Amino acid sequence: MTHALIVIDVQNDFCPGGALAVPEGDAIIADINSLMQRAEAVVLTQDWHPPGHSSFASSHVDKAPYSMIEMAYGPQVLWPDHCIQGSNGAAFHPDLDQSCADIILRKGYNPAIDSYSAFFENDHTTPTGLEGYLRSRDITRVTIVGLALDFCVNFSALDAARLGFDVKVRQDLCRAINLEGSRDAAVAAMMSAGVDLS
Ligand code: VGL
Ligand code: ZN
Repeated sequence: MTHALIVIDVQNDFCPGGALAVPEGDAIIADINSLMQRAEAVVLTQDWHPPGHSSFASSHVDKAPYSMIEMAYGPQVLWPDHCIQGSNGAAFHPDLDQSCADIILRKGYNPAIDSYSAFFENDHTTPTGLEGYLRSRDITRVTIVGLALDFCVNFSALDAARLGFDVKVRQDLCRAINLEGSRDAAVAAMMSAGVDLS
């Protein structure tokens, strides 16, 4: 066992009709399902915030969704309320074949820290446990797909590369939010980190 497929946040709130809808977020699901069926190991991640999470604009006075604030750990985009624990928006999209998952990793449950990456919270130091899970299964190579390319996929890929995993991101199986050029910036960052974007 050396390779894992990591499927990031294919949840209702990130698909058309959801609270933080990514354009065409649901268009990648059928091909992700086929890829999961052929994968050696499959990790699904789920964005999983408590009500009143600090990444929600509604948790701050006079802040609009998609504006920025400075948190103790650095700049943070403020989002519409999304992926609230146990809600329908936080559920996986009904078309995603969850039966292939070896493990479902939830992130973003710490009220004070957002967690884009599947490996670390946004302070870049609090681990989620995924590194240990992969290493204990002797996994050295990961392919990352899902939502959103410029946030959770990007941060997961950068952390995986920094941790020494061989990382591939299938851009055709991702979709971006694209806030002020965030898509191009993410692609450039992943390229310079040595992520295979072919
Ligand atoms: C995500 C913004 C906020 C993502 C999660 O899955 O990319 N983006 N929470
Ligand atoms: Zn979130």
